[in-house]
Amino acid sequence: ARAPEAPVAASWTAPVLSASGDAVVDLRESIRAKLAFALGRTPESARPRDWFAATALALRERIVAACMASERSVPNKRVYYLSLEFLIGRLMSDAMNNLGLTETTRAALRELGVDLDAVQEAEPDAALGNGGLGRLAACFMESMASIGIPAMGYGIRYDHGLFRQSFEDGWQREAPETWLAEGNPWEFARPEATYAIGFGGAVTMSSAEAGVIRRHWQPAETVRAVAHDVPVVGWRGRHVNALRLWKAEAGEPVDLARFNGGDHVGAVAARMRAEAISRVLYPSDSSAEGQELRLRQEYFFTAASIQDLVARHVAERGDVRSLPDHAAIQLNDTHPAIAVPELMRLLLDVYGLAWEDAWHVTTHTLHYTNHTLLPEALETWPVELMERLLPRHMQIIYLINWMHLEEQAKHGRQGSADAAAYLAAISLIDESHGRRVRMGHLAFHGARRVNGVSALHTDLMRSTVFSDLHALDPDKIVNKTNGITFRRWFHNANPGLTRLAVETVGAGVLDNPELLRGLEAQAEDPAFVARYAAVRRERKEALAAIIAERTGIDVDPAALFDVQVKRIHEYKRQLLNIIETVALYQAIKAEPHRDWTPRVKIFAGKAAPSYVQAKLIIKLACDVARAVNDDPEVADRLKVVFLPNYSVSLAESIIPAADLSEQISTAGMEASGTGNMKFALNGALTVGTLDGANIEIRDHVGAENIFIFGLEADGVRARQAEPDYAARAIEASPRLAAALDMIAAGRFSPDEPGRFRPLTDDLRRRDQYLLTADFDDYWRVQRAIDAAWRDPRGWWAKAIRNTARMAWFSSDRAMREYAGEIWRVRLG
Ligand code: GLG
Repeated sequence: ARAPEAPVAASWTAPVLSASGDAVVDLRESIRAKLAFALGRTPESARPRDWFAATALALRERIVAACMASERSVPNKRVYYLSLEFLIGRLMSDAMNNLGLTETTRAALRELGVDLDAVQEAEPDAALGNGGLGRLAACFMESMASIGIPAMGYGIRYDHGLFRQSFEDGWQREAPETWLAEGNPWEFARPEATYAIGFGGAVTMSSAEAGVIRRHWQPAETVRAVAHDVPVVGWRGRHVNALRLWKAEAGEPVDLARFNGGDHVGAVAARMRAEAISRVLYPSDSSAEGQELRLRQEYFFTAASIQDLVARHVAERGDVRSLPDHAAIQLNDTHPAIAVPELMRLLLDVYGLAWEDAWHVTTHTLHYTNHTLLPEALETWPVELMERLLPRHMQIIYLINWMHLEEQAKHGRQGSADAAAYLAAISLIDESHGRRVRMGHLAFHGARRVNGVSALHTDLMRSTVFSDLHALDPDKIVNKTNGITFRRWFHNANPGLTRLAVETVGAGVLDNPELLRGLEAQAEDPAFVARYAAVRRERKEALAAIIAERTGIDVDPAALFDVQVKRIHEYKRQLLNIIETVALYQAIKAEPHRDWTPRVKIFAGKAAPSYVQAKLIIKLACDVARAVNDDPEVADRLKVVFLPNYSVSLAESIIPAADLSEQISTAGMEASGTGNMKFALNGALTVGTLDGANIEIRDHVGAENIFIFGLEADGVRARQAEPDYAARAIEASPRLAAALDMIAAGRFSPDEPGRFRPLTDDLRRRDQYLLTADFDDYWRVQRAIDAAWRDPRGWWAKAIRNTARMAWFSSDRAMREYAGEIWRVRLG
């Protein structure tokens, strides 16, 4: 079961650039000058981190030139992308490759006696996001710059991004992440773009002009939002957009009177409270966060962004009423949904528009993307908290709701008990358990278009969570299937494969991924297959080295690399994968001399710190790993690895090295997934359920090139309605029962035999995510995968067809669709 071998591919050199002598000298001198004059370092004393900063500053200078060209002309319409998360990762390879300067930089650094790879390793990840939602925002920013959509991203400049994960005896430990500890060479502080953001206080009625009463909000507290811009350079440097991140600062840095009175700590208490807003990213993924600080973060960045973009519009066009013609605002999930009452407040209270006009402007400018239908992730805020923190916004929400409900009542839906239930369902206020504002309903109602992120997810939006609102306005919900930027996830992450593609179908593939189709003709050509396999082998060897270094486990690069990397969540079903691993372990032990397909199971991902069950799943994976890896009878047939501290840059190392991509969520629960696209593009075969974008991936790569198993979304719902479905499924599957018994009996946790009972008991009693229902089919498909791997020609043909057919999943395609059908904006 060995992959065919061929010479290892050297790394890909971007053909757009020839490192011309002059350019190398220019850049070399520019890096040298930055090191001396911006950092105050000599080449002898410089650490890799200093070389990184000097190189980034030199590259930034070259971005700024392009940036100023983009800024000179006022575009007819701009897109504003509001997101509480931007999971950017490192920026250096993006910047170098998009400017066509990778080889120039490499040569310039070489002349200074420095290795580019070491410099790149010194860049910290900007981890301002949790997972797919935040990474999508980063891909969209890159694609908008690449295809020339005039856009600005708005978010928070967190001092500490997503926590650093380590393992202590298999238990997850969290430590603060410190990406800004030595500054951020990519950003420009823009203190001139500072806004006062209010909280609390009261609403007064000011003078009635021409019979119209103007409301005035007098906040009790204000925090300053200070802009920091990170330039986002597009492919071939043609266009540069900005990502504007807000930092929270206090109005007064210190209370001098208190300080002089001896209270040195109390004197900065107000400052600490203000700055807390941009201190840390909430590590919550797919769960609503109920902290007051979280609501403060949401309002802080939304209000600063709305004020900023309205001010820009008025400066350019003079009249706030034409905002919808020149601005399209996209709300990334409900986190910025407070934009609806905030824009209304500005238009009513500051610009003096009449309600109808303000509502027209608002509902023709805002658009909302939904990313999940999981009930625990749908944001709601207690009315009491909103009234205290944002009293004027709460008034406006009440008014919007009143008009919305009146409108429906007018349409004859009054009187009956049915009608009351209907109004309760469409109301912006949920009264079922305390009074809470439904942020999804608010965003839906205030938006011109609402989109889901895969075909299935959009259908489910229409038929479940938003069904009543959808019936009122059937054109409002549209589908925009997610995408990924090929620059990062193909060109930069997999230079060997990109070079092979360029050599096979031409350099045009770098601009037009549809040309990847041309690889199909080579899917069974032995010479091409050998080169494709060699690229994979090189990436697997590199990953094996990372695994050895970080976990001490030796894995054989010839084995099938079976990968599940993503946030740890019950609906994503890492536990299904681990139980299958236990069952495989038992099978190998029972028949050690059979011809097993050697596998390495690779896991990585973080659990939300308060998510007890998810952390226990990590511990189980680690405990199973230890037992399996230490068992001499198993040897190289099965290895299990949990890589700590999953991140964007680690993903860039893992994905090109994967043979198999695990996308095994319970059908109907993963809105789209985007990791699934990255793996398939790089030629890993998917084992997956018919969930999210897996369905569309199957449609593109062909059903014979993907391994599908398990219940479909309607089957899931039907099964959940059956009594005792889990107990009956376990009874019907001796293999599943044996694996569960082994875990429950403490075989993997001899020091604490009952440790995993919470997991096994939950499966037996409830099994909300239908692991028991899908287990046997999952086992079956995994054995089919074993057999497929033993036929290398067949395997590589499938892999190559995956790469060849994934072009549609480019985020450039997604951004063109948004531009045409949602934003109605012209490409620059
Ligand atoms: C979500 C979903 C993913 C989706 C991503 C981007 O869970 O399925 O791919 O957003 O739309 N909360 C998320 O990460």
